[in-house]
Amino acid sequence: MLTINLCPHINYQWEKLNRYIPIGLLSLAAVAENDGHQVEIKDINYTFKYYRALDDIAKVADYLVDNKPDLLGFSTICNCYPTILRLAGLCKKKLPGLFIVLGGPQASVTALQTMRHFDAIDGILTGEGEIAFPSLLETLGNGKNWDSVYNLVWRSTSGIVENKKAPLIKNLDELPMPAYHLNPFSITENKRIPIESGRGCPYHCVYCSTSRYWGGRFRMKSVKRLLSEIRHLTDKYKIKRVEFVQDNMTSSPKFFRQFCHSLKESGLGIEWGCSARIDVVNTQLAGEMADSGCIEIFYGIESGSEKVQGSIQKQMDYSVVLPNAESTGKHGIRFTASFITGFPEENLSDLKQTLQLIFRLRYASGKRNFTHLHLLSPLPGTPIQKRYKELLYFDGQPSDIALSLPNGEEKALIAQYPDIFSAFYTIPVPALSKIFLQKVYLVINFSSEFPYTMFVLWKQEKDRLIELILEELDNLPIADINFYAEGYLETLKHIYDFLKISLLPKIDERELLADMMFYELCTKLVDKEGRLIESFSFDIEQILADIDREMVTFPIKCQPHPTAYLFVYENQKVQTIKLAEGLAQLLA
Ligand code: B12
Ligand code: SF4
Repeated sequence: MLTINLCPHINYQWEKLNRYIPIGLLSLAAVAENDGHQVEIKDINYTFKYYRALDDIAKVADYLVDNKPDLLGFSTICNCYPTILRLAGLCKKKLPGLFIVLGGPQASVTALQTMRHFDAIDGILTGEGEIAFPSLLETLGNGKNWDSVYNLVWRSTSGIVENKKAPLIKNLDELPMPAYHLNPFSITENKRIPIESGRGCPYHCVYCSTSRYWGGRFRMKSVKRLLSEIRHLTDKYKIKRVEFVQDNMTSSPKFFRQFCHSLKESGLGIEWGCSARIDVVNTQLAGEMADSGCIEIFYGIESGSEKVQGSIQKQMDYSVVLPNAESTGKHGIRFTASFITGFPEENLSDLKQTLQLIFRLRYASGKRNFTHLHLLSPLPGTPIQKRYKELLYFDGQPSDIALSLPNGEEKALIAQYPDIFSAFYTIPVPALSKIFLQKVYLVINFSSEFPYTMFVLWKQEKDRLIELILEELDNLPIADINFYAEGYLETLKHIYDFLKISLLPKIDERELLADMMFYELCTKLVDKEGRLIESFSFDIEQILADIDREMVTFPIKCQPHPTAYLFVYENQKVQTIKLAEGLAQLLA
């Protein structure tokens, strides 16, 4: 019996580090447990947060090897790879006999280079793990004939060796139930409990690493198996909400319909979310999804320009994007529409089309939906990274894929090994400067923190809003934006100032909009400050309620009505209380 520690990747969320349920490692843990090994999942997110603040990640390494394991396995994705490699080096120093293995999307595609340059790593198990991992454990336990371990990239006396690959698992129903019981914190602490519904995506978008990782083959668990996994979670943990983990769950609409139908019939009564292609989710499918409990969908749309869509091989039917977004909303399903800017062939006109689509989707079906704009990150092994390899540059300002700035030592690693850490690099866009794209990124994403103000602006100004934002960008006074290091609230205040000072003066009814935006800012500021009292020239809450009830016309006109509000942050929620006039003055 081996003692095995498995470490999920680090999950950065601006200033926070959030724990998540690492479904891939739980699947490996189940396989290893069935073979009689002792497995512990060592979630470093909280430990790391604490010690990083003290600039002492050696303590995180202490935690990872405190039970003197035989094997330490790290799951890897691009953004935490420099940190994981540093940690692995520290663990090896503390416990020299320890076998350290990496797996997951990042180590798999950079296995040869990583093995060449990082001695602390004993091996990398590439790709799907459930067949390869037991073969590694068997060898480690019985006598070290490394040649026989599936998928292993390892260091022999004569150089780096890449072993034979195990076949992909044809029938995913053969996988054991993920070892949820080994998750290091209560499953119900997370709002979204992941269930892996299948693997692979049949498309080949040039910026995407995942479809190649899973062999470009779309595989689903059977309906029966999926229902039994849901039942397992509802029975054991009494959960009411699951998240189907798979890039593109609707790739086989016929199968998917059958699944929705059976889920509804099962009476399990859960709410669920998934990722899908928007061109597949027509009004009929959206209706069936909603009927079976779907409340949230993530749509990767990437660009509003058909030219760019063509060049990135997204193969999306454009004509149905807006109608399908409308019907998703009408069926009561929230959605997030995600976009990328910074494709090398993109020009200003393409970017404007993307921004127009973002605003249209943000307010589709009369709602305020989530939209994200990301900066392109050339993930290692993707066609786009390979094609522009020679042009990539690293300026210490990685795309938002990183969500956290690497420290000095990590920056040096990134600069030294572009092939391994390409996700932190930038592909030049001849028609658009990086600083311009970063500013667009900031204004578009942070403006969604002012949902009512932007809604009114969009209704009033339509495409002129985009022209105004782009025209005024020079006035965004953050030439050397260091947005991850600055922190969320500081960046939000920059964007607030920009919108107020540069944009609103060009708009009708700017006094009302300035008030509305300040109100929305207060609801964010109070998160940190606990309590705020502010005065407004208009009764903002009344106006927001009228907007919600669709009782306003645009341009919106209202009579001034001086009002003060108390904003309080309590039980992780912001409460607002309208104050009587005299009391407001007294408290202020
Ligand atoms: C779900 C998911 C998330 C969730 C995770 C929540 C959760 N509860 O799981 C969330 C939303 C947090 C997330 C965030 C991000 N994600 Co993500 N995510 C995924 C997704 C869709 C599924 C991951 C998964 O569970 N797969 C299923 C399991 C079974 O597979 P697995 O974890 O890879 O594990 C298997 C093998 O890889 C292997 N294995 C894995 N680890 C190890 C370790 C060892 C030791 C061994 C031997 C084997 C092994 O064995 C497992 C079983 O076969 C993948 C795409 C995909 N389909 O894989 C992207 C993916 C992993 N994400 C990706 C990225 C880039 C991100 C973000 C950086 C995006 C961003 N900018 O926000 C963030 C990073 C997190 C952060 N904020 O810091 C990329 C990584 C690319 C790369 N080359 O590194 C992927 C591949 C998608 C893509 N765009 O190509 N993600
Ligand atoms: S459709 Fe999504 S998951 Fe599939 S290749 Fe394209 S980006 Fe990747």
